Amino acid sequence: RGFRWMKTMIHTIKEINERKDILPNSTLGYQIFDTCFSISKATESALVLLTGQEENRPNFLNSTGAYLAGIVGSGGSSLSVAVSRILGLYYLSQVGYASTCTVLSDKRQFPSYIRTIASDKFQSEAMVKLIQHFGWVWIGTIAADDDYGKYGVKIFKEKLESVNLCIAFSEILPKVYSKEKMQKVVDAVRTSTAKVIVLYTSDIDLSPFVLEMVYHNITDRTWIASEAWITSASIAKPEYFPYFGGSIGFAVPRSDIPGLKEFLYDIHPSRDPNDILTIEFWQTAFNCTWPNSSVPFCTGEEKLEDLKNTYLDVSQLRITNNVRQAVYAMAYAMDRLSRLWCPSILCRDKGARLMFFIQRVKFTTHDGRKIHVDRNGDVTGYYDLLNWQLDDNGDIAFVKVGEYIFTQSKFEFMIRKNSTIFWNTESSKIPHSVCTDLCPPGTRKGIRHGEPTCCFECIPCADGHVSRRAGQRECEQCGEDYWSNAEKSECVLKEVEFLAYDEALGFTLVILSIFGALVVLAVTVVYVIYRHTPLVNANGRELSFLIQVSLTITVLSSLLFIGKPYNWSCMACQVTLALGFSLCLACILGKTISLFLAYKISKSKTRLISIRPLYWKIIILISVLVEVGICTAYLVLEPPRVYKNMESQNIKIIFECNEGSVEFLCSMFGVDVFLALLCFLTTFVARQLPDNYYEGKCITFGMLVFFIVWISFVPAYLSTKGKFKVAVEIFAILASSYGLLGCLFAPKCFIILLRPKRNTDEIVGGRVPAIDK
Ligand code: TCR
Repeated sequence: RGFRWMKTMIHTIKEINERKDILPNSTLGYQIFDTCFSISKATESALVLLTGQEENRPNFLNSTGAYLAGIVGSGGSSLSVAVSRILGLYYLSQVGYASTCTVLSDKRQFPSYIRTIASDKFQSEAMVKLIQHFGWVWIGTIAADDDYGKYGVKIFKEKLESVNLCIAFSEILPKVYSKEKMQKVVDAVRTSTAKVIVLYTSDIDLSPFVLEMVYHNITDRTWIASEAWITSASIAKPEYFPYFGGSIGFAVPRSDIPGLKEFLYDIHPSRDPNDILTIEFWQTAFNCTWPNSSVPFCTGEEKLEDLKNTYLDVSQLRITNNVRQAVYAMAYAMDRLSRLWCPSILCRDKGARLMFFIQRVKFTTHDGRKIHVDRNGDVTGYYDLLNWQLDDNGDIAFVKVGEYIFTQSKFEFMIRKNSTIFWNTESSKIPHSVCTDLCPPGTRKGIRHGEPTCCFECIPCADGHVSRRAGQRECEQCGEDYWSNAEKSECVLKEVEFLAYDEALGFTLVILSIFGALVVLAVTVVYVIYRHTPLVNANGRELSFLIQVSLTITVLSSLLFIGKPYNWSCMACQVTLALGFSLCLACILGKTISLFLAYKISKSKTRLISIRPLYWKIIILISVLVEVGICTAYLVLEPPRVYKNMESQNIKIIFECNEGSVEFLCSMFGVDVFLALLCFLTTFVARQLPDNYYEGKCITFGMLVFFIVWISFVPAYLSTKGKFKVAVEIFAILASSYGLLGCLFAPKCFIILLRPKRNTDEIVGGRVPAIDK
């Protein structure tokens, strides 16, 4: 394709030369080179075209006849890149002292370039270490629109992102002032939540931006300075301190150069009339004109000692020291060259040979530092960490607060122990630069799609999960016996639930059950006192007593349900209850059967008989024995046990009794129900039997109460949970026991105590069967 372009060019030139209407009297010519798409070839071709020489050889001999060995400089990276591309063509050695751009390390593009300042790779890395050290995660960057700024920020970004920190914004300062472009940068700084901003630029490009910050009154930002402006006198002015005070950044270590101060002072414009740079300096420094044009004149009497400017300040010799080393590097290389290869002046092609030595140069500086150029022409980076503070005179002082140095095998970032860093924040504390604050304990990070990883949402942990520390990615699940607290920051032991004696419900039930037992006792006492009265006798003393005993058992059995369940109490409560009821119902059955028989007999109109005590004793015995049998089997084969119920409620462990075998349980209570049904049926059939104490009716009614209580118990029991389940059961026990107690004994006690007249032989002796006799 390139060849076609070239041919087209030739074709067009030919065409134009043949035409008569343009350039009739001249002929266009051409000279064509292949650039190989490389900058160096293109530059070379341009030079050939410029110099007009077929084989373009530079003239290393200059006008004074001195031989050009190499070049020191230049300052900025972009300039060095431009110069080095040309010098590289001829392998003419170039030693840089301030150009730090990483591309200059590429020896294929810049074969003859070395430098005495470290590449920005080191500085960017140091900046990331600094940022990590202070825990900032959300960083803005502003770069100068040149190789220094752009490459510097590029490396910085790469290193920052490799440690999972984020760039909030990335802006470029215009080289040529443009209102819109500048406004864009200012807006980014103003609106961003990033309070820490890296400024990768030289001081010259930075100045307009500084004015802009002052103009917009943007304070409360912490600037991470790049080495090019951290010690710049044009930025470090006291009037900018409110905006740029507290800036922190790395600088080349300073050094003292012996004799330099005297040398700097030893200038005077009159010494060399051709030294225009000195004359210009003089005119600017003393604000006069040299030698004698218009007013005011420079007199030549001006005293440099009275001045206080950057030129004469030898306290911050940093790049200055690099300049010195650059010259030394060149000199040492030449020294080796002349000793080893070219003892005579006439060594041809000195330039290219010097490159060999300059790329391997190694020497120790006046202050003991070892300079060693590596294969890329770079030196290792050592930096001082400087912080802008205000000194006693109200000037800005660059206070060294730390270092970035190479120890043994790795770089180390250190903050000096006893140093205080000035932070230009409202609280004067370390600034806080985050996109989203750390998620507090109890929450976890949630990704926000399409946003940097430093911006996230805090999602509360689910129930039973916790995050103990701030900034967790995941919530942990609590262990089996644990549950999350309300804040989800801690796993806490699950609450243990059972119906305790000391809580209101438990206590009430205890009172009710003891009260029930006392009532039964009271009835017994009444029966014992009135044991000789017809009523007590007619109803069968022993039977009544047994019923009273069994009711006491059932009422008190509810106590076994209350309190923390144990295996023994789980077994005891069900069995006692079942046995208690079976005894009670069996006794009642004994009674009702006798009533039933009496009724049968009364129907057949024969005389009253009484059933023999033996019968009801047998009935009771059989029923109780059956029940005992079932209970024993139950306890032996599949007894109820304590069970820690964790499923039904997450936040609690419910201590409850597990029934063990439901079949056994059902048959156990089934016997009771069966007995109750029998009682009911027999009394129901015999309900018309006239009797003075309404014995039959009372029992019927008692049984009805019993059924209603237990039938309503089932749904209530099934629909409650935890300790209330137990409470429901106890209610049922108490209610049915009180029901039976009330129906069986209340009317009789009423007659015994309050209507003694009715408790006489003739009435009682009437037609009521006397069971006991
Ligand atoms: N590298 C910059 C230029 C530069 C500079 C400086 C200029 C550096 N340090 C100090 C003036 C003063 C670091 C570059 O362009 O590579």
